[in-house]
Formats: sequence, C-alpha cells, structure tokens
Amino acid sequence: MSKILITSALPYVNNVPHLGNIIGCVLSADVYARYCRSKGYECLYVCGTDEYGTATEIKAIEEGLSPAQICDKYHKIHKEIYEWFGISFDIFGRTSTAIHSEITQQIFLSLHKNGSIVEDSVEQFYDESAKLFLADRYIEGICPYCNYDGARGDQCDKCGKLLSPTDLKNPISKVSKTTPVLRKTNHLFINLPQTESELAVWIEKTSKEGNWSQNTTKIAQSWLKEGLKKRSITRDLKWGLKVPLTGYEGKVFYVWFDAPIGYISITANLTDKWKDWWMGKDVKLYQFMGKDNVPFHTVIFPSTLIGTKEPWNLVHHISTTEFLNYENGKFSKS
Ligand code: B3M
Ligand code: ZN
Repeated sequence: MSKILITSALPYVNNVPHLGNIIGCVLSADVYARYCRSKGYECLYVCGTDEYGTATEIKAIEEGLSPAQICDKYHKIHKEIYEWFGISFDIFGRTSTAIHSEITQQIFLSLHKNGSIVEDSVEQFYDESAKLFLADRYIEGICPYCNYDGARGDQCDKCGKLLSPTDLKNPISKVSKTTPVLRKTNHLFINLPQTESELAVWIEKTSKEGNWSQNTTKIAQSWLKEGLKKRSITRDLKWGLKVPLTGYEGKVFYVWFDAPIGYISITANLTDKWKDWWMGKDVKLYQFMGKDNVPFHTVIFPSTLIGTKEPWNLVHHISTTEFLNYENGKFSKS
C-alpha cells in the first residue's frame, strides 16, 4: 500500500494567517490527513512558514526589527493559530533552518552540474529613494491585458495573468510610492526549456493518474502551450539563502526557488527518514494550495526536481481552491 505524503502551501511568515489560508489549503488537507490516518494508511502531513524574501525584509523595516526577529515573532503566531484550530500537522516547521539551506544548496548544485543553470544580465526596477531593487510584487501599475490599475509586478489579481514588472504601465514602487528606474544586474536562471519535454510527458500522465481537476490541468497545459522560458532564481536581497557560486556572494535565492524545497526540509527536520518520503518508492504526494500557486507546483517545482536527475517524488494529486470571495471581491488579508 502507498504511503501518503500531504502538504499545505507554506504561508508567508510576514502576516497573521487569515481565513483564506485556512480555507485555501489547510482545512481540506487536514480532513484528508485525518481520513488517511483513520484508514490506517501510513501518512505524513507537513506545513510551515515561508520565511525568506522581500516581504519579510520590508516588514522588518516597518516594525523596527531584524528579519530573523520578524520570522520568530510571526512563526509563533502562525503556529499558535493553527494549534487553536486543532490542525493535525505532523510538523509545522519553517524555512529558515540549517537543513533547509543545505538541501536547497544541494539541489541548486545538482542543477548547476547538469547544466540546468544559466547566467544572464537583466534590467530590473530599482527604488532610488529606498535604495533597493524591488521584488516584482512591490511594484504596482496598470495591467497591460485588462487595464486594472492595481496590478502587481508578478501578477494581475483581476485577470489572473502572470506578469513581469516591465509589462506594467505606470509602474510605481509600493515601498516609497516613487517611480522606480531600470538598472542592470546579473542573475541565475533555471533552464526550464531543457526539461520541458520530460515535464510534458509527466504532466500528461500524472494529471490523469492523480485525477487533477480540469482547472489545474488547464493551468499546467497553458504553460506548456506558451512554451517554457528560463526563469530567474536569484535576487539582489539580503534576507535569503546564500547562492553557493562565485560572483553571487551578494545575492540570494528567489523565495519561490527555495520555498517548495521547504516541504522537503521541513520533513527532514521532523525525521531522519525524510528520504524515504521524498525519494522512496510507493509514496503518493498530495499537495493542497490556492489556485494562484498551481503553476509553481505543476510546472516550476517539478521541473526543478526533474532537472536534478535525482529520484525525487513529484506531486501525485493537486487539490486547489478558488480565491475566497467576500462581497464580490477577493477576501484580503487587510
Ligand atoms: N508562500 C505563497 C502563498 O502563501 C507562498 C506559498 C509557498 S508554497 C511552497 O500563497
Ligand atoms: Zn489584468
């Protein structure tokens, strides 16, 4: 009989969990974990806080604390709230652990060894008054597709299209409310086209075997249809994981590169047998998330693991929810 590995998307640490987090990927996963245990299946349910990246840095500035202090403070709040709800995680961990850095760097080095990492220089928005390169979602402007004027540099919440900051009309820095300027900087990219055909075969097979919803399969297929492009995995930030490559000393991994590896490292913080769960045979991985996280779990993270050429277990079933709506709008954290 298969072992069942269950994950809920790792909530960003920099805010207090809201109803959307609970409904979106925790309640359903918890019910499924309880079901599996009641049937006597060997099952493991992991979650934890996603702690790196600009969001944490900016929260730290706002609260006059260090990023590490922010993580400690909010990790505790998250943990207590989920305990209050009686969520049956086997572990509620975090991404700022030594094991997490080790596994992330190892995965990066495997990709690098296999020629799946390429280097390129890019122009990126820089906030001259705050003196920092702006993460995509700290830039706001008008969506080129639907003209919504609160679109973020990574995504438009109105029409759902993924964006690049330079797609936005009238970009404004959310940090200082000034107009950012473009500056050149070097970054590392994961070469998604290299593993695209292998990924396509896997999506075709797993979406059927794992009974993916129509919506999930469509999202994954639409990425393949457009053709995968290389994606940057480094950022000019301080609060993140060090990149173990000469020339990249001042940079860190992009939070979406390390965050999904958090599922693995959180498991490793729970048990020495973590490889049985993540590489062993007869494990079925069930991942629960909000629908905006689907491309990362069906395309980008599986490509990352495929690119290592190591026998990682990829997702079997994806469970997603729509945004939680409230009076005709997206239910927001604020
Ligand atoms: N923290 C985004 C979110 O909370 C992100 C998920 C990571 S899952 C590896 O929606
Ligand atoms: Zn739009």
